[in-house]
Amino acid sequence: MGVVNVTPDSFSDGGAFEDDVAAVAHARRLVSEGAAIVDVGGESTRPGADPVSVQEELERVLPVVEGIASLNLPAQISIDTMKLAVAEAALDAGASYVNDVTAFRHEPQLAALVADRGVDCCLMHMLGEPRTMQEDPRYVDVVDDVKAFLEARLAAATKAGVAEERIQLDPGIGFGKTLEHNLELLRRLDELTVLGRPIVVGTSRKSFLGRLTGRDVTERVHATVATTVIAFERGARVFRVHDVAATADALAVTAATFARWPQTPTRTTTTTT
Ligand code: HH2
Repeated sequence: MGVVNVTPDSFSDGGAFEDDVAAVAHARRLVSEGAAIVDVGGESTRPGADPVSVQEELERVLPVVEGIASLNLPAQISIDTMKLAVAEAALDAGASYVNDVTAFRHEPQLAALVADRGVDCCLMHMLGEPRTMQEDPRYVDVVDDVKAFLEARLAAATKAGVAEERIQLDPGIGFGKTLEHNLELLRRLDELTVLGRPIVVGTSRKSFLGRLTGRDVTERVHATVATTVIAFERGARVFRVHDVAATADALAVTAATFARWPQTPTRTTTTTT
């Protein structure tokens, strides 16, 4: 999943693709580098970010979703939003995946929209809300707590009519988590796979990688790649990243080593006894 941020203030690429044409070209490039999904977002969720109005968010993302859709790229378009009106307009314009960092808690009617349209969605864990989430986050056991939350949100989404096979789950790296919480989640990611849904991880360029490496935000590609390799080995299958080319190469090697991915058809053998 390649990130296309159409925001002035995203933590790592704010302002880089504010212009529609540049954002659409960026999406095309990410797909050519191996992204199977492009995730278009018009509101930063970085700690301390200011909320954006529906109108402003629509003006940012809609021309980009329309522009990407018109290219007929071999990739799904995801809309990264917590707002019903934005998701609805993006689905009308060609998106087929809703990435909601609030897991349908901000606007619960988003679940019904996803159900009605029969599209895919990602439900993410976040402790608190973006403005304050990094102020002393605490858990009894971060993995158990995140797992219980994702299980409850999965149940709520299916109760609202979303088909289970349309749902992916994300532990929300960096969303109300300390450095230690993030590392613990990565180390024990396999405990989330028992929920039976594909696990999405978004570690890309995040500040915990800066703390570990001392690198500035645009220089965290190697650190990001390390986390995606670990996450793949622990069972994650969708990787939300800014640097698709490097990640795709690393995952191709990791997948060839550890697993058959993409899944190859089961070989039928005839045995005679
Ligand atoms: N992280 C960000 C935004 N959306 N969605 C999912 N499912 N998982 C994530 O980890 C995730 C996400 C934050 O990254 P970015 O979009 O680069 O920054 P910003 O929120 O500042 O735009």
